[in-house]
Amino acid sequence: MAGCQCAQATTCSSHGNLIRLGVNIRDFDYLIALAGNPNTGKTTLFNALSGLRQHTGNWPGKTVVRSEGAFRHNGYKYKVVDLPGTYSLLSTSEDEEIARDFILFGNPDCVVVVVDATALERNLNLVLQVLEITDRVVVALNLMDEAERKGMFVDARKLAKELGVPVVPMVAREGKGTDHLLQTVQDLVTGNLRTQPRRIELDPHIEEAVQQLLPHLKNLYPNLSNHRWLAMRLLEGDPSIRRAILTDSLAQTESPLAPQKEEDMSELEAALEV
Ligand SMILES: Nc1nc2c(ncn2[C@@H]2O[C@H](COP(=O)(O)OP(=O)(O)O)[C@@H](O)[C@H]2O)c(=O)[nH]1
Ligand SMILES: [Mg+2]
Repeated sequence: MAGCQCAQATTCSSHGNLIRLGVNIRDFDYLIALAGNPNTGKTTLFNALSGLRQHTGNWPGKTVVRSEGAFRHNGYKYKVVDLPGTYSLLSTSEDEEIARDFILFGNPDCVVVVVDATALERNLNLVLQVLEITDRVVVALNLMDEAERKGMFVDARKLAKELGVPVVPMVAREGKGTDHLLQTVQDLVTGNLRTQPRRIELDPHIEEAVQQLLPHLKNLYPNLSNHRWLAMRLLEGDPSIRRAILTDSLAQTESPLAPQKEEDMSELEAALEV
């Protein structure tokens, strides 16, 4: 979003997506999303970052509460959105759909995935799913005090190397690691730091099918940055993504379907054997 300096909220489709997702698009340089399993300290971190500069309401069309905050760091204005806690982005619960749609269509400049250092195995499942969607990820390795108390040693450097994205050890409740996190986020959003997220290597047949879908998805949704993820979900038969494509609700997040795109839509439908 930060790259989108167009100031034309009515015509820019990235802006359109954010408005649809309920984000007040005025007055920020970078948009940060906080994702993570429940009880990992997302809200604690959210409060530490945004203090009293918070606004709560509902996610558009949902009964789930959403919190949005703002803060400044090194002269940049950040907006931060506290996503619902989820274990995955794949199933169809309302919380997971909200988190997934925000990461997918809200185009945040950085997704901070807050993880529980004492339960890495469970938490990394979500991290890997987020990494499939975006490479703009920083992992906040929280509850390091609990890990220590339990005699667990978590090697943040090694984890960062394995995941291909920065990992910042934190004790959010005590504000420990917050500065390091903010510096890392800033380096990422300003392009000083590049990530190389670990991604699943697909079976050659599936890869071929993905390659067939990609050009159509790119033509239909030129502003999305994660066509590959969409293609994989479609091939998997993910009902909510399939529904979104077929009922054209994704297209509404873009500019209206141009006539030349009808061909891509029918190719896509044919490929999916609808
Ligand atoms: N020991 C410890 N507790 C924490 C830390 N961060 C958050 N908590 C606590 O963990 C619980 C869940 O935190 P919360 O921010 O609500 O998690 P959320 O569900 O991810 O939003 C609260 O009781 C917090 O005070 C931390 O770094 N260390
Ligand atoms: Mg919370």
